Amino acid sequence: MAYELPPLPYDYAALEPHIDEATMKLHHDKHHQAYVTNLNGAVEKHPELAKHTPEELLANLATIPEDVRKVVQNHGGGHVNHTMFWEIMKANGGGEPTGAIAAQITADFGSFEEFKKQFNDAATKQFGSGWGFLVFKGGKLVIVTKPNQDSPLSDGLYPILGNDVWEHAYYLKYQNKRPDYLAAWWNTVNWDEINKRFAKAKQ
Ligand code: MN3
Repeated sequence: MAYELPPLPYDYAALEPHIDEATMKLHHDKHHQAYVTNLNGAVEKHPELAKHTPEELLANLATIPEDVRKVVQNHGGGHVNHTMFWEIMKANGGGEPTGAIAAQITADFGSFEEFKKQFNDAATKQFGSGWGFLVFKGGKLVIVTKPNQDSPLSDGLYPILGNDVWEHAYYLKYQNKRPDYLAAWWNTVNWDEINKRFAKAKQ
């Protein structure tokens, strides 16, 4: 297989009580696995694609053969988005941002509180399934939302962080209360990993 499901970098229950064990099991083992399986199905039809990372495929969607382009966009996007998602969370995460990202958040949003408010507002308003992302554009942090599994990589932007607002990410525990999930999610974030991604976004 060209692409593989990365193991969850912590226990399924590690993000309790903010994200429950049952949601993590389904989300990682079933949903993320399905994106990987379907991406591999597309690559089987065009084996030359397998020499690229999934990030490269998303950054060059226009060059993907048309018969699998949508599959790569949706399932390659799902693979890359979820791989980021697991890595930017950790047990006993959250708290105030640290390092370079903390200074940039204060510079661009005034405060961490104001940034969270704007991010959660944008992600709440994303109609249907999708993601809220933070990217670095024109020397500034910018909040963007995307439908489905679309990736900012396809716009030439590197996602520094992102939160999944598909119902599968929160419905077991939070039901229809997406804003409650969004508020709780900040207690899981891994600022060390987000700082690494911010450094990459600035390159
Ligand atoms: Mn998901």
